[in-house]
Amino acid sequence: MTERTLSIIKPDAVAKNVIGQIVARFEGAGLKVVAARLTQLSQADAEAFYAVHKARPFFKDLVSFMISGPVFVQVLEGEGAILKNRDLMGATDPKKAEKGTIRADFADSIDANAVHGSDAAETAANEIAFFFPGMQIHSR
Ligand code: IDP
Repeated sequence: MTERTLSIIKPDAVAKNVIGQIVARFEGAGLKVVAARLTQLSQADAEAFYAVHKARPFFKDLVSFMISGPVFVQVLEGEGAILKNRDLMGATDPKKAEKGTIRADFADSIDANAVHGSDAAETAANEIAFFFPGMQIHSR
């Protein structure tokens, strides 16, 4: 099934200048970038985006990290895009991420872990709507 998912290249990976290398992983796996922009999240944006984690001990650090520099937000489209992106990303903790995954290759720690990807169809729809109104998405 053709799906869409939200991907964020986080501030650590943007700072390392590896946006292109990460996007190449998506394209190499058959996913298409159908919307994208570099943006600076405000504290309110980051708190709203990660609201599901509000009660977690790492919430404050996560928000501070996500606003520490620009992020590259994208909508990826393709067959099984949600799971495909999660597989390409690797485990949340880069130390546990499989060799050859984005997090194994580009992330430094569980806090600064290079990428975000929607984890299910419902969250993908919500996260895409959070960043991109429909008219900014270009299926091709
Ligand atoms: P995911 O990004 O792999 O989907 P989630 O469990 O949804 O992982 O957590 C969201 C983000 O919160 C992670 O990507 C990571 O940056 C941060 N995070 C998750 N667990 C921890 C932790 O135990 N310590 C610090 N940061 C964490």
